[in-house]
Amino acid sequence: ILEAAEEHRADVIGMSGLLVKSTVIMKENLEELNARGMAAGYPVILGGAALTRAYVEQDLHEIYEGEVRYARDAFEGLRLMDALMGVKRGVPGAELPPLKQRRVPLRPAPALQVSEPDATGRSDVAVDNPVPAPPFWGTRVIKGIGLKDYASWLDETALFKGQWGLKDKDTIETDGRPRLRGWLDRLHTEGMLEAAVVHGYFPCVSKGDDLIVLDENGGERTRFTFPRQQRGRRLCLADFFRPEESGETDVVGLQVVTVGSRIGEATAKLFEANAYREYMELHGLSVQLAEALAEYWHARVRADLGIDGSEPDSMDGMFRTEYQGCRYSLGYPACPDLEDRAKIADLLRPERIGVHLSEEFQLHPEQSTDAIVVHHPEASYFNAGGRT
Ligand code: B12
Repeated sequence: ILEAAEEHRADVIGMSGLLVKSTVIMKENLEELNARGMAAGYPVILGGAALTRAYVEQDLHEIYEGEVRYARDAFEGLRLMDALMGVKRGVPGAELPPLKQRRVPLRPAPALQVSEPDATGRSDVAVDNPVPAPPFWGTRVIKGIGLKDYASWLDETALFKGQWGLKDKDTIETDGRPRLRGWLDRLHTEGMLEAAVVHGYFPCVSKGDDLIVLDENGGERTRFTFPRQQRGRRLCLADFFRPEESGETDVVGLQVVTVGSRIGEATAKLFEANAYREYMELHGLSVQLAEALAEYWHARVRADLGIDGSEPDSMDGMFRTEYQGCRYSLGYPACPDLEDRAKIADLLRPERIGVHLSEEFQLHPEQSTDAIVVHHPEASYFNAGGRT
């Protein structure tokens, strides 16, 4: 980044953090700018899903010797650029907007109602729910899944509003929908998608905060450790599986899905050609299709397990997860450790569908996602480990 900034004589450096880990790297980058004495020359604008205004405007602002600001979206980024350039060029009256996040004095935490944990510290999640029988044990690879099978699982609100930035209903109807139809046709006729899944069912038990995956002889094959809520129900992902001391065995589903690598090549070409609108649309659509494929496959797994008796009758209900069971992706609050993705990769061997885990625990191609599939009727998303 620094070499490019020097070479192109950049006025400002911008960095985007999508993963929690990238926030740590941003901090290191700022320290590097300090150490090289470059902080005064380079104001920094930071954004992205993993960052908060407080982290940038308090923690990072404190350590960086130059200007560092947070941009909630691209528009705030542009306003900051205008202000920074005004100051740099000495435009009369130009100044940076004040920091929005003021340091607030710490107040004592309000008294919390802490539910009494039982002797083992486990939550009250039921342990007498029926354990479904999987259609097979071990893993299966499925390739060549047609777009029409999972396109109906596309979360259009996430696509139009989150990815394409269309804010109002009219624009979505007059502009968004026709463009979406156009893209879906193109994806289909040009064969840009190569949807594939590797999934499996594994015998398992829980022990405290751990989920233990068993081998065919009932021995330990691998173990996941999940955070437990410190208050309230004291939920932990492990609680959704039969405890070891019950003497019974449970079943856990695992899956990795991808829409393939061809789509990444297509988006890269658009980017190279400066076709930004098309790039943004196709990239946004491709990542939402990866999510749609994961949803579609999760529904198939529920059917396979015979727990699909209470499925919601609308897609909105599906997106609100009003069905039995839950699909947890590593990195989300109930199972935050991205390092655990290596265990899933070990069990499922996703290289069989062309998916590889990088040293930074990212799946390549980018449009891929993994998950732990839980059948327990009480399983739903929750926060643990103090993260939001
Ligand atoms: C869509 C999505 C996906 C898609 C696509 C991801 C991608 N590569 O684009 C898919 C389904 C593939 C996916 C997968 C995963 N995801 Co995901 N995903 C999201 C989600 C829901 C939206 C991200 C997004 O595309 N937003 C739309 C874009 C346009 O917005 P944006 O990135 O925020 O950028 C805007 C602003 O922030 C700002 N901005 C951003 N950067 C900058 C920089 C500057 C300088 C400026 C001025 C502005 C600016 O401007 C942009 C436009 O307004 C987020 C949660 C969320 N609500 O943000 C999780 C999230 C990013 N994912 C997360 C996780 C954990 C994963 C997985 C690891 C899950 C898994 N185990 O499979 C995988 C990783 C995939 C891989 N290849 O390894 C976590 C990351 C947290 C962490 N632990 O690090 C998040 C934050 C969800 C969460 N709440 O925990 N994911």
